[in-house]
Amino acid sequence: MKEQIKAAIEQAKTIIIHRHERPDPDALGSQYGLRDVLRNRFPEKEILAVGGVAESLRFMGDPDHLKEAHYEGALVIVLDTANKDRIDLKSAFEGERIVKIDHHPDEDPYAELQVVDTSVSSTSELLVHLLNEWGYTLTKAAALQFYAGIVGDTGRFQFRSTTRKTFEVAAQLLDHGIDTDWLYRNMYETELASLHLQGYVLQHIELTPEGVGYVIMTQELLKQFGATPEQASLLVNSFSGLKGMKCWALFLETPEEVRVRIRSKGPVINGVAKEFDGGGHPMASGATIERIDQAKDVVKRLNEVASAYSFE
Ligand SMILES: [Mn+2]
Repeated sequence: MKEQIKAAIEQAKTIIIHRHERPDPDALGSQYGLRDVLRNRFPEKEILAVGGVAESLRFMGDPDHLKEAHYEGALVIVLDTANKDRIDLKSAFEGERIVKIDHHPDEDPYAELQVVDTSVSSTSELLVHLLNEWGYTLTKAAALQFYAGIVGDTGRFQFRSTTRKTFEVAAQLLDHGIDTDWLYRNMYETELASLHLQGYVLQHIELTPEGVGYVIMTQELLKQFGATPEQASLLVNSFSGLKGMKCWALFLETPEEVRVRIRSKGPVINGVAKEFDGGGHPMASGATIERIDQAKDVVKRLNEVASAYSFE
């Protein structure tokens, strides 16, 4: 399959690269990195990267204009996107052939050709393995993009998905002389308002005797801090280090509903998420309740799941 994808790339005159909606550093890094490598290797081909922009990741670069993308006869490569529904821009299916390259479980094999490897940390890492195998030269700009993707998806090399191979790829990327100070500054500097909001979250964590942490954020509060529910939801990981906590939830009230972000360090919590109109991964899920006073029902169920679990 890998060789077939290489052949498809070499045959195509136009290659349009997509990735998932609301992109993270891995989605953008793999997309822009691959664009750069292919443009460098095939200057005669039209290579485009399309999709919406996340304002906070503007520093990584800009997408190409969709109106310049000519899908007729094009090869479309979709990166970092497990399901059809999550692809940013459904025009992806207007191409002649479609390729999927991803590291999420293959729930929806929507492409004609694919490489899906759940053993790698990120799509960026996977692409470096592939490009090495194909003998394609990395550029310095691409090395920076792939590094950003790996850093993002591994939480700066701390998640379990970080392997020896991840570090080997990181070493290869560092050899290009990329500026990691610049990268970390851009990725992790925070606005004063969001630090204040984070301060609120840290001040208001509740921890149950069963080991469930939670914070409730009302609409009024979000307004007071000038934060959107999307910005606030990123704070779900800000208290993950709390001692004695097995799993936790962040409740975010919006005009329509209350969104619940649930995370875990051990107990499987996606069952609870399902009970409350949600779902997700065993250790990271989302749910929805109608009113903020129902938060106690979610906490109650998390308490039950947490007390049945103990760390080895
Ligand atoms: Mn990823």
